[in-house]
Amino acid sequence: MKFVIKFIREALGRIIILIDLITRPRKQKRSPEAQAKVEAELNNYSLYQFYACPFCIKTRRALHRLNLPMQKRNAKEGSQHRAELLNGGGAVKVPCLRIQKDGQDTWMYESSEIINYLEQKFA
Ligand SMILES: N[C@@H](CCC(=O)N[C@@H](CS)C(=O)NCC(=O)O)C(=O)O
Repeated sequence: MKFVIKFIREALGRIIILIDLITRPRKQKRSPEAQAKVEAELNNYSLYQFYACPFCIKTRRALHRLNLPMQKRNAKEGSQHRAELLNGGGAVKVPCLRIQKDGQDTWMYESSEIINYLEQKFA
Protein backbone atom coordinates (compact mmCIF):
# COMPACT_ATOMS: atom_id res chain seq x y z
CA MET A 1 0.00 0.00 0.00
CA LYS A 2 2.86 2.37 0.93
CA PHE A 3 4.46 1.56 -2.41
CA VAL A 4 1.23 2.36 -4.29
CA ILE A 5 0.86 5.73 -2.55
CA LYS A 6 4.50 6.54 -3.30
CA PHE A 7 4.02 5.56 -6.93
CA ILE A 8 0.89 7.74 -7.28
CA ARG A 9 2.66 10.71 -5.68
CA GLU A 10 5.66 10.31 -8.01
CA ALA A 11 3.37 10.01 -11.05
CA LEU A 12 1.38 13.11 -10.04
CA GLY A 13 4.64 14.98 -9.46
CA ARG A 14 5.78 14.16 -12.98
CA ILE A 15 2.46 15.32 -14.46
CA ILE A 16 2.86 18.63 -12.58
CA ILE A 17 6.45 18.92 -13.88
CA LEU A 18 5.16 18.46 -17.43
CA ILE A 19 2.41 21.08 -16.96
CA ASP A 20 4.99 23.43 -15.45
CA LEU A 21 7.31 22.95 -18.43
CA ILE A 22 4.52 23.65 -20.92
CA THR A 23 3.27 26.75 -19.10
CA ARG A 24 6.54 28.26 -17.88
CA PRO A 25 6.37 32.03 -17.32
CA ARG A 26 8.91 34.32 -18.96
CA LYS A 27 12.20 34.89 -17.21
CA GLN A 28 12.78 38.28 -15.66
CA LYS A 29 15.30 40.23 -17.76
CA ARG A 30 18.25 42.14 -16.30
CA SER A 31 21.23 43.89 -17.80
CA PRO A 32 24.29 41.58 -18.04
CA GLU A 33 25.90 43.51 -15.16
CA ALA A 34 22.82 43.25 -12.94
CA GLN A 35 22.46 39.52 -13.74
CA ALA A 36 26.14 38.92 -12.91
CA LYS A 37 25.64 40.69 -9.57
CA VAL A 38 22.57 38.57 -8.78
CA GLU A 39 24.42 35.37 -9.71
CA ALA A 40 27.36 36.30 -7.49
CA GLU A 41 24.92 36.80 -4.60
CA LEU A 42 23.31 33.43 -5.38
CA ASN A 43 26.56 31.66 -4.50
CA ASN A 44 25.34 32.04 -0.91
CA TYR A 45 22.03 30.29 -1.61
CA SER A 46 20.96 26.72 -2.22
CA LEU A 47 17.58 25.04 -2.46
CA TYR A 48 17.10 21.65 -0.79
CA GLN A 49 14.37 19.86 -2.68
CA PHE A 50 12.84 16.72 -4.19
CA TYR A 51 12.44 16.53 -7.95
CA ALA A 52 8.74 15.61 -8.01
CA CYS A 53 7.45 17.44 -4.90
CA PRO A 54 4.68 19.90 -5.89
CA PHE A 55 5.90 22.55 -3.41
CA CYS A 56 9.42 22.26 -4.85
CA ILE A 57 8.08 22.52 -8.41
CA LYS A 58 6.22 25.70 -7.38
CA THR A 59 9.44 27.10 -5.87
CA ARG A 60 11.57 26.13 -8.91
CA ARG A 61 8.97 27.82 -11.10
CA ALA A 62 9.46 31.05 -9.13
CA LEU A 63 13.25 30.66 -9.47
CA HIS A 64 12.79 30.38 -13.24
CA ARG A 65 10.47 33.42 -13.38
CA LEU A 66 12.83 35.52 -11.26
CA ASN A 67 15.82 34.28 -13.33
CA LEU A 68 17.68 32.97 -10.31
CA PRO A 69 19.96 30.08 -11.34
CA MET A 70 20.45 28.76 -7.84
CA GLN A 71 22.18 25.57 -6.74
CA LYS A 72 19.66 22.79 -6.08
CA ARG A 73 20.34 19.94 -3.71
CA ASN A 74 18.34 16.74 -3.90
CA ALA A 75 17.48 15.62 -0.36
CA LYS A 76 16.54 12.08 -1.41
CA GLU A 77 16.77 9.25 1.09
CA GLY A 78 20.28 8.26 2.07
CA SER A 79 21.88 11.36 0.51
CA GLN A 80 24.44 13.66 2.07
CA HIS A 81 22.12 16.61 1.35
CA ARG A 82 19.34 15.02 3.39
CA ALA A 83 21.69 14.71 6.36
CA GLU A 84 22.78 18.36 5.94
CA LEU A 85 19.14 19.45 5.87
CA LEU A 86 18.26 17.47 8.98
CA ASN A 87 21.33 18.54 10.95
CA GLY A 88 21.33 22.17 9.83
CA GLY A 89 17.66 23.02 9.42
CA GLY A 90 16.27 20.63 11.98
CA ALA A 91 13.78 18.79 9.75
CA VAL A 92 13.64 16.85 6.51
CA LYS A 93 11.02 18.99 4.84
CA VAL A 94 11.37 20.44 1.37
CA PRO A 95 11.65 22.93 -0.16
CA CYS A 96 14.14 24.57 2.17
CA LEU A 97 16.23 27.60 1.23
CA ARG A 98 19.71 27.67 2.77
CA ILE A 99 21.38 31.07 3.02
CA GLN A 100 25.07 31.01 3.94
CA LYS A 101 26.33 34.46 4.82
CA ASP A 102 29.06 35.86 7.05
CA GLY A 103 29.74 32.40 8.45
CA GLN A 104 26.08 31.95 9.43
CA ASP A 105 23.49 29.56 8.06
CA THR A 106 19.80 30.39 7.75
CA TRP A 107 17.36 27.63 6.84
CA MET A 108 14.03 28.83 5.49
CA TYR A 109 11.15 26.33 5.17
CA GLU A 110 7.71 26.85 3.53
CA SER A 111 7.49 27.41 -0.23
CA SER A 112 5.36 30.58 0.09
CA GLU A 113 7.79 32.15 2.54
CA ILE A 114 10.76 31.28 0.31
CA ILE A 115 9.08 32.73 -2.78
CA ASN A 116 8.07 35.92 -0.93
CA TYR A 117 11.60 36.36 0.35
CA LEU A 118 13.15 35.90 -3.11
CA GLU A 119 10.64 38.27 -4.68
CA GLN A 120 11.41 40.96 -2.10
CA LYS A 121 15.13 40.53 -2.59
CA PHE A 122 15.54 39.93 -6.33
CA ALA A 123 12.43 40.94 -8.30
N1 LIG B 1 3.71 23.71 3.48
C1 LIG B 1 4.96 23.19 2.99
C2 LIG B 1 4.75 21.74 2.56
C3 LIG B 1 6.06 21.04 2.23
C4 LIG B 1 5.91 19.52 2.20
O1 LIG B 1 4.90 18.95 2.64
N2 LIG B 1 6.92 18.86 1.65
C5 LIG B 1 6.94 17.41 1.65
C6 LIG B 1 7.31 16.89 0.26
S1 LIG B 1 6.06 17.26 -0.93
C7 LIG B 1 8.03 16.90 2.56
O2 LIG B 1 9.07 17.52 2.69
N3 LIG B 1 7.81 15.76 3.22
C8 LIG B 1 8.82 15.14 4.06
C9 LIG B 1 9.31 13.85 3.50
O3 LIG B 1 8.81 13.44 2.43
O4 LIG B 1 10.22 13.26 4.08
C10 LIG B 1 5.47 24.08 1.86
O5 LIG B 1 4.65 24.79 1.23
O6 LIG B 1 6.69 24.12 1.62
